[in-house]
Amino acid sequence: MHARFALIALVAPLALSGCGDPAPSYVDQAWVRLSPNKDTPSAGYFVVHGGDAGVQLRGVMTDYALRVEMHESLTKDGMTTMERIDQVDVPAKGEVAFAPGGKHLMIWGVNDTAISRGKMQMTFLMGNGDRLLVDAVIRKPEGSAAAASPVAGGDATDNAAH
Ligand SMILES: [Cu+2]
Repeated sequence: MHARFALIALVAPLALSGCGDPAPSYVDQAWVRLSPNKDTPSAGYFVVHGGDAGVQLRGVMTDYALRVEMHESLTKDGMTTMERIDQVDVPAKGEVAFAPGGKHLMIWGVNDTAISRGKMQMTFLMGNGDRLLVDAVIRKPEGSAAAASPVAGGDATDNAAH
């Protein structure tokens, strides 16, 4: 009996130490705003979490589109422009949101199969060598009826808002 108690006493500290493993970085809330027009890129958004150590996001790939780039929208003197970014620092225990009006993915040529499935898998390349596979929900342009709406130049406005 004493031996059994001793065993438990030895095991418990090991189990507790498991809680001290560094929390990994991860990505969630991934979604794609599908462009209403096949000739213009769609936009992708997500939140990347740094985990205990912090990490760099170095790029995003997918088999379900022709090309993906990371961009950042900047407003200067009332003009909104965007530029490509190669990497993003994600602080330890922090997060970086790719969201409308700021950082975003531009996605060219979203695959029809992915569109009909309503989601596409993306691979996030991290600076520590991790590759995070995440399913992004594909949202079609607000109501197909929007196509018939009288808002001329809606597409251009949409793109600027990326
Ligand atoms: Cu862009």
